[in-house]
Amino acid sequence: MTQKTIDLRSDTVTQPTDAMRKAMAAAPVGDDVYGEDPTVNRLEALTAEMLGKEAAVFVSSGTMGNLASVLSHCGRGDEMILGDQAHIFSSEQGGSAALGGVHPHTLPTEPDGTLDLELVESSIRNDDEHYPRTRLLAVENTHNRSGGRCLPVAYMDAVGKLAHEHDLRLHVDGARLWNAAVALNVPPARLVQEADSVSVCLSKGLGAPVGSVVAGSAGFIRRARRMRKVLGGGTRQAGIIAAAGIVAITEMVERLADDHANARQLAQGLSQIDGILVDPETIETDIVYFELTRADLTTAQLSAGLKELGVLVNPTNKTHLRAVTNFSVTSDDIERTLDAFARVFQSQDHGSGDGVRVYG
Ligand code: TLP
Repeated sequence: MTQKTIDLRSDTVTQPTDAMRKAMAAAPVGDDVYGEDPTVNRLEALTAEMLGKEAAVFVSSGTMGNLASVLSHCGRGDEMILGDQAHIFSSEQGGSAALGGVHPHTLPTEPDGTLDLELVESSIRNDDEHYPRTRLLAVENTHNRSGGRCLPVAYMDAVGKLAHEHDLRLHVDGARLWNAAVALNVPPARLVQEADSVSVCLSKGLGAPVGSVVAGSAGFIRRARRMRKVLGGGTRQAGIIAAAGIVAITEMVERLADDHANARQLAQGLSQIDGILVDPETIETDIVYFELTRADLTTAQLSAGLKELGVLVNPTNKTHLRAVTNFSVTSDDIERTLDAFARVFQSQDHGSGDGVRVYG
C-alpha cells in the first residue's frame, strides 16, 4: 500500500470535504455581478453576521480581499502603517503600492505579531505638505510570520481606538481570524469589533477550495465591491464556489482546535530533537516555524529528505522551516512526521536539496 503524503506546507493544501462537494453540486446560482446569486448572497450575509459587520463581499483570494480593502480606504499617495512582517507587505507583491499608489510605512513586527502602539502613535504624520497623509493602519490576526500568534481582544480594541482617535481606519488581515477566535475562545466578531474592514479566508484552515470574504460597513462594502470589479474579481455564477464557503464557516470552524493541538504536538516533538529550536509554548494555532541549527544539513536538504519519506514541509529561508497543520493531518500523522525527522537526522547521505522551493 502506498503511504499517505503528510502535507504540512500550508493549511491551503486541503481537498474540499464531501459536504462541500455536495453543496457545490446542488447550489442555486445566478449572475453575481447583478447581485443575483442566492448562494453568494447567503455566504456574504452569514459572514457579515459572524463578523458583526453590516455587509460583506465575496472575493477570489486573501490577496484580493486585502488589496480591495486597502484601495477602498486609501487614495494615491495616502499612507498605510503596517508591520514589516505583515503578509500585505511581504507577500502580496506590494500590490497596494503597485496598483493603488499607497505608501507603505512599516514598523517592526513584535515577536507576538503585534505592533508597539506607542510607536504606531508616534508614526502617524501631522498635517505638513512634506508628508503623505496617514490613512490606514493594518494588523494581521492570526499573525502568520510570527508563527500563527493570536492578537488578543484587548490589543485589537486598543489598536482600533488608537486608529480612530487619529482619524485613521483599521483594516484586519484576518486570513486566519477563525483560528484566533477558536484559540482565544471568543466570537470572531468580538476580535474585529473596532475594525473598519476585515478580510477572512475560506480556503485556509476551513478547507474551502476558493475564496475570501471582506466585511465592513455598508458604505465601505459598496466601495470594495467596485474595487473588486476593477481588479477583475466580479464573477458570475460564483455560488458554485460560495456553497463550499458556507460549509466552511458553518461546519469547519470548531474543528480548528484539532489543528492547534496537532501543531502543539509537533512543536513539542521537534523541541526534543537535537538540532531543532522551537518553543512549544509559543504555538497558539496551526503554524509552527522552527529553526535548524545543525551545520551539516541545510533547510533545503532537510525538506528534500522529509519529502522522500512522504512528509512535505517548506523551508522559509536558510535557517527556518514552516509546518502548518490542517484537517488532512491527524495526530498519528504527526508521530509519523516526527519519526521522519529522526530518520533524516540519522541518515548520512543528505543529497543536495537543489530545486526545493523556499516559501511560506
Ligand atoms: N498565505 C500563504 C502564503 O502566501 C504564505 C500561506 O501559505 O500561509 N494573509 C495572510 C496572513 C496569509 O497567510 C495569506 C496566504 C494571505 C493573506 C493571502 O491569501 P491568498 O493566498 O488566498 O491570496
